Amino acid sequence: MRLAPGADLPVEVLERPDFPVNRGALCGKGRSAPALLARDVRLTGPLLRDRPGGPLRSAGWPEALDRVAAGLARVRAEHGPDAVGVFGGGGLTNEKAYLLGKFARVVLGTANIDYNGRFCMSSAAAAHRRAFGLDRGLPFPLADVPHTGCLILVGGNPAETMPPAIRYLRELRENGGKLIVVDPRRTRTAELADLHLQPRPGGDLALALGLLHLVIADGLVDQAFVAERTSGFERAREAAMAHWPDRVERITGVPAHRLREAAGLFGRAATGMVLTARGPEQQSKGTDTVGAWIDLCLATGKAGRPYSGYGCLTGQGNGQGGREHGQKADQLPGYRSIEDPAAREHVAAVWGVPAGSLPGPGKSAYELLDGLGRPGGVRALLLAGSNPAVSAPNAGHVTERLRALDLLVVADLVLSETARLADVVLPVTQWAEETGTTTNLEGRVILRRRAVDPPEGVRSELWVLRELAARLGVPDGFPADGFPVEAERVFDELRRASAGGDADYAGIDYARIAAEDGVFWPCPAPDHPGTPRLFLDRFATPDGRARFAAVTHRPAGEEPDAAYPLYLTTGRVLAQYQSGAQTRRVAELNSAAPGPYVELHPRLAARLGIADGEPVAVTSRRGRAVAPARVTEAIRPDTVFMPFHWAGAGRANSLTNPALDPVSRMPEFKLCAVRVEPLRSQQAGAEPAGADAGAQSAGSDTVGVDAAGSQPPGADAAGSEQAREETAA
Ligand SMILES: Nc1nc2c(c(=O)[nH]1)N[C@H]1C(S)=C(S)[C@@H](COP(=O)(O)OP(=O)(O)OC[C@H]3O[C@@H](n4cnc5c(=O)[nH]c(N)nc54)[C@H](O)[C@@H]3O)O[C@H]1N2
Ligand SMILES: Nc1nc2c(c(=O)[nH]1)N[C@H]1C(S)=C(S)[C@@H](COP(=O)(O)OP(=O)(O)OC[C@H]3O[C@@H](n4cnc5c(=O)[nH]c(N)nc54)[C@H](O)[C@@H]3O)O[C@H]1N2
Ligand SMILES: [Mo]
Repeated sequence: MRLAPGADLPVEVLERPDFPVNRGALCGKGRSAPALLARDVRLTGPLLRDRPGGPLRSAGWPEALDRVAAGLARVRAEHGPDAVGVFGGGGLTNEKAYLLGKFARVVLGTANIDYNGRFCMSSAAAAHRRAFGLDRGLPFPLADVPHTGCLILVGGNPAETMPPAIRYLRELRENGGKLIVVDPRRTRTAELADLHLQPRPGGDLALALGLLHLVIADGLVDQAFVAERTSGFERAREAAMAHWPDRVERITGVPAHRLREAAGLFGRAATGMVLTARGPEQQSKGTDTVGAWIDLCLATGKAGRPYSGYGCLTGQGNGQGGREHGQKADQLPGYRSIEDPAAREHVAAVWGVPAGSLPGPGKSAYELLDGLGRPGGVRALLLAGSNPAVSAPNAGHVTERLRALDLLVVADLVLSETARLADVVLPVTQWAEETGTTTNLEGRVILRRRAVDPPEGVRSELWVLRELAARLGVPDGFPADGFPVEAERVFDELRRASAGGDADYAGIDYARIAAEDGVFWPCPAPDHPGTPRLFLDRFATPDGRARFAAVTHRPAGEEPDAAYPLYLTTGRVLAQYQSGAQTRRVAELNSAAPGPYVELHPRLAARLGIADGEPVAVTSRRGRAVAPARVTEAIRPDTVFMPFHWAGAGRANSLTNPALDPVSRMPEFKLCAVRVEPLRSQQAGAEPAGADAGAQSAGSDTVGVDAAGSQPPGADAAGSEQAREETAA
């Protein structure tokens, strides 16, 4: 038996050459994930803080759980149920996400639960539902991608963020299909393309409308499809008419002849797909932007047909399933609306509570974080599966809000920057140590079985929620069977709760998932085959027609001006994952991507007098970040780029703008206005960038050590707040 590096784990747990989605291929983060099972990088027992400002110390589970339950009960009694909040994550299994939602609604009775998926695919989800009546990342299996005639990939860099998918892009081109990539940076993905359009950040909405304008002008509209399968084309046509090529060139910086080339390639191809990722979605106009790209598909008949359609590349391990079963503020399991009376009746019956006892919709992720500790806001927060002290927009402010809580409880595998701020830290199991399902971007429900035992002192979240529920007076409804049956019990209840909803899992069970290499929802009955391809006969709207969005261009929440003359955009690098809480603890990944940096074009660097590698200060209206310059021709001269994987001085989210999309409540991670200066020309005071990369101590080392949460709240300047974090870390 071959063992995976870093843990006693059979390599087959990681690699399955016959698995239909990745055919055994893993990225470096997947290959090195076993390192996170090792005991020296992770939490191995609960931690408690005895007084505000005091150190974290180790504690037993009974004491930690009693403390959490008493704290939640006190805040609820003094300030009402909505003063207790829950924040989840798209990396949680379906079972954990479902139970977290049930815990919030049934045990805490709070409306205020949301999760980091709000920062991820919420704009695509909202646009999906608006256009098609249903939100599933892809309406077709990934393996269909190589067979389409023309693929437009908007603001996604799968060469770094989803390496196993790159083979499909290569195969597409081998088959003669065309690939168009839209990205302000010439990424490794853009280098694979036939055509790279390089707009300004935020230009995507105008760009899509410009392409729609051109396909209409060139007579490439599929009139029969539009007439039979869509509604609202006339308004979309009018909106597109106002976006003629020269105007779009002025807005986006993409030359009109390139627009024509793209419109011709897509419009004339027999089949076509548009895939979006975070580039166009993480904008304050993300929902409308995705809507405009869907309009392009609809006008050209490239939806609801084999090898054609719109899709969203989902993010986290359970980016799809995590958004279906009730961790979202406005949602009940099965992708039901919490405001729909029939949905409330159905789910309440499964939960054995009166429908009237279920709360209504709560605050979206950023609004929830922004209100922490304020009058009318959440005062006690239970957080599982996210590290917002690094990953939330305007993170300096969010960190202050986290510090202002009466009670912060963080369940995690490692002592993340957010866990460091907590009053109680609960160590929980991770992937190979637990059984559970996830749902991938294709809507394929996948089963992962426990392969190794967790360390002593670590518990499953399902167990933690049950123990807390019992202490809060709800002894039933949280399966008490223990491993290995508890996850399957939760899944069986999830199936019933989802029955009849959009994301209908009623016909899916563990045995079937294992036998069939995953089952595609909707799957309403055990004898239903599942649904790999959606919308072939009708869309999921009441009249079966897809709806045009008919939107127009608008500026971003913040555009460059004299004081902040450049665009900042943010994103990812291959070797780090998200807030870095996990990957910054893996030596192999840290040596590949050791710290933050600021990408800028040689012309801009020359104008600002910045040399490659030199530390630069990036300042926005919200804060400041310092990191070395990386001078590259791959970026537009009016834009700088920072990856967001690091805490401390190089934290990109000290700068980002929490302007929210009006529909999805997605923050504008992908653009804000900044000023860039060489650090040497500034007053001294900033820490060198990347000082904290990989330097966090493991959970076991921190007992008795002061944590960053002990700092008094108050200072608003992100710089000083970061300096304190640096010292503490
Ligand atoms: N290595 C690695 N892989 C990951 C992750 C990770 O952290 N690290 N995270 C996972 C998760 S949760 C997610 S959501 C996915 C995200 O996957 P992607 O969406 O592929 O990742 P990003 O780097 O955030 O953004 C993609 C591209 O958008 C571009 N972009 C920036 N601004 C704009 C704009 O205004 N318009 C357009 N069109 N493009 C723009 C950026 O230059 C970047 O190349 O990756 C997943 N995979
Ligand atoms: N500037 C900028 N900021 C961004 C983005 C961007 O593109 N630019 N992208 C946004 C996006 S798309 C996302 S998805 C977010 C992600 O950012 P976060 O929500 O911070 O996600 P992670 O860093 O993955 O944090 C997950 C935490 O949960 C822990 N964890 C892992 N598995 C489990 C589990 O099963 N249970 C529990 N309790 N804990 C677990 C991990 O150890 C880690 O500490 O960042 C957003 N922030
Ligand atoms: Mo994400």
